[in-house]
Amino acid sequence: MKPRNNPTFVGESFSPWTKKARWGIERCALGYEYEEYVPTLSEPGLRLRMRQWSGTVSVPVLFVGRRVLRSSWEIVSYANHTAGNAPLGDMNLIEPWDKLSEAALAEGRTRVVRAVLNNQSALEEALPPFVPKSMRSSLRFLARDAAKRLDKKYAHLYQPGAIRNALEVTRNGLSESSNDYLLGEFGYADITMAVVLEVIAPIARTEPPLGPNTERCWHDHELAEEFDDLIQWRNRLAADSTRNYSQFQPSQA
Ligand SMILES: N[C@@H](CCC(=O)N[C@@H](CS)C(=O)NCC(=O)O)C(=O)O
Repeated sequence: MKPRNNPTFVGESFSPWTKKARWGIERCALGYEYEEYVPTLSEPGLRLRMRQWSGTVSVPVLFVGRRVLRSSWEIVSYANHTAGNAPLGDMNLIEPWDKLSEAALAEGRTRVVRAVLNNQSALEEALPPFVPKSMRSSLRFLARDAAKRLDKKYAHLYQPGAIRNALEVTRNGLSESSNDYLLGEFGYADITMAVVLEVIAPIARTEPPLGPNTERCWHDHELAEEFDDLIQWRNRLAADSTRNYSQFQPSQA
């Protein structure tokens, strides 16, 4: 039987913000029930539960009793504090790393959304699963509208070059460290920077899985080649069963 009263984590399994927050709370051994958020369709229900009728909402969101934690940073800070022994490290030291990660992920999102907008097949894959195959091309405009809205909603966060900058700083940080961890011990600095690699060479399992055309929009082969050392670093973290998290593991289903 599922444990009752666990916090509810609402996220998008493909989103790097969801990945980093899940990795963080699993590292803190915080039990949670996961709910997948479907862009646009799930928004009214989420607003109702958050009691937020205006302004933008985004996921991940963690509901802990009546408390609502509204971003990956709030979620992992809560988990780190609740765990007692700060398994994620000192959040004050980690904050500058998370800022680099946030800027890089924002650039990644804009690049992916724009690639999807230019790819008819990826737009069809973005329609909800219940839309029959025969209707997908005529309903593509719905996916295009949703992608355009997403692009507009987050365009102010787009800084070209943010991914390269985050990866260069990570490379320097690792070269100055005496081991494989940015702050000397595995923690959220490593998690938040490793997840940046998900916007150029994703490996985390997403449920529902991305369609093949959408999956291609997430790859940036040039950056992946230039930062292959960091991809190997992320892969080492993902291969270590004491450091990884549920989206790096095969599906239980
Ligand atoms: N700074 C926020 C960013 C979260 C974010 O950008 N979420 C996006 C992921 S693509 C989202 O909710 N997109 C769906 C939407 O806006 O409807 C965090 O750390 O959680």
